[in-house]
Amino acid sequence: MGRVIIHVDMDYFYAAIEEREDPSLRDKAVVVCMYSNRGESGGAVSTSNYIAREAGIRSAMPCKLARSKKPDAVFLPVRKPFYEEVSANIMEILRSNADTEEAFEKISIDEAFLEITVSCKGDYGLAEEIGLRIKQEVKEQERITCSVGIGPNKLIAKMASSYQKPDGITIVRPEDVDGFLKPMPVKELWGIGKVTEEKLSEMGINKVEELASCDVMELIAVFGKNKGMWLKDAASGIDESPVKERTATDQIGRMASLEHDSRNENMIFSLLEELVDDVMEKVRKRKVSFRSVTVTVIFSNFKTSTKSRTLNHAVNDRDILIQNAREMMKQFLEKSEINFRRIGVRVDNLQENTGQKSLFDF
Ligand code: YYY
Ligand code: CA
Ligand code: CA
Repeated sequence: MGRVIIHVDMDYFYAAIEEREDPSLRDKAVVVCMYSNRGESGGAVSTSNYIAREAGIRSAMPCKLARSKKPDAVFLPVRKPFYEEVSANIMEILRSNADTEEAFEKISIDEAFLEITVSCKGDYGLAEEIGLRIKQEVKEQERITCSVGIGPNKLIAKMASSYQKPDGITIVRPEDVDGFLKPMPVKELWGIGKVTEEKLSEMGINKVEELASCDVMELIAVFGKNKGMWLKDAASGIDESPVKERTATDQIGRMASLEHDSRNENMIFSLLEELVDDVMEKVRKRKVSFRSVTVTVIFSNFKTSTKSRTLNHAVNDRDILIQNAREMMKQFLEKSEINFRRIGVRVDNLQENTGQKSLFDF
């Protein structure tokens, strides 16, 4: 059975989060800027919403230029730590839709691959249902839209997700790969940058179709063995690279909805225990210890809050996890009057168990 891979890409991510937090921004052009140490005049655009894009505003453009293109746009400074929190919540949703905890690969703050070969039994109809379900879960829980691409490998899934944006879903079945790739300009191939595009253009190669039919020896002569072979494969829609967590030292987390929105301590703490058990099972399976504990609450108004604690040293102890998670959850209960909708617990700063126990055990 061939693999089935999903790539998920949040739409205009930073600006979408800002719109979510302040609905009055929805019908305005929103530009999120990374200001340099020279202040407002020196910054560059991180991203912008689609209204701003219609005015010609693009990522990496000087904010000053963006302002001249759309003087009535709302300019906001990047809030990276906050976006990271939203990202962590979204990544939990995505990971929970992958075949296994390990069949998941976050590639940037707002993009990830998941393998779903087993869950969809290799069937692209079922794969589409999973893709639509992911979009719905992200929208319901985080009120953000995303674009989804589904294909037989990472390369095709990644290119499929950018095919229809925003809020799109594109399925490329194995038999459709050739037709999908061939008419594209080579620069659309994921992994081809400006320099490669120019070199190929000098060789008279502009379309993926031309690259696919090019003699691999000719490509190797210009680009070297690895890159030459990669170019030939990519243009032919071949990509064997596995979906794999990049760092073993990432994070392990679980999130779930309460039976109904509530502030009932028993209900919340008993779900928390279940989540902690799941997390601990994965911690043991991966043979890691953790140095920080994070608890997340999504309130009934969809607002999300996170609390984290860093421990003195790395542990893999259930009691320490549950104790810290409960204390932080208690603080949430004391601080707010809104019902809880979903809760999550996560361990970070993972370290591989070296066989030797922590210093404290000696
Ligand atoms: O997916 P798409 O709508 O085309 O782009 P984004 O989701 O806005 O890009 C992801 C995320 O990356 C963006 O919200 C800011 C960040 N980013 C950046 O900081 N600087 C860039 N030059 C490009 C993107
Ligand atoms: Ca994106
Ligand atoms: Ca991105």
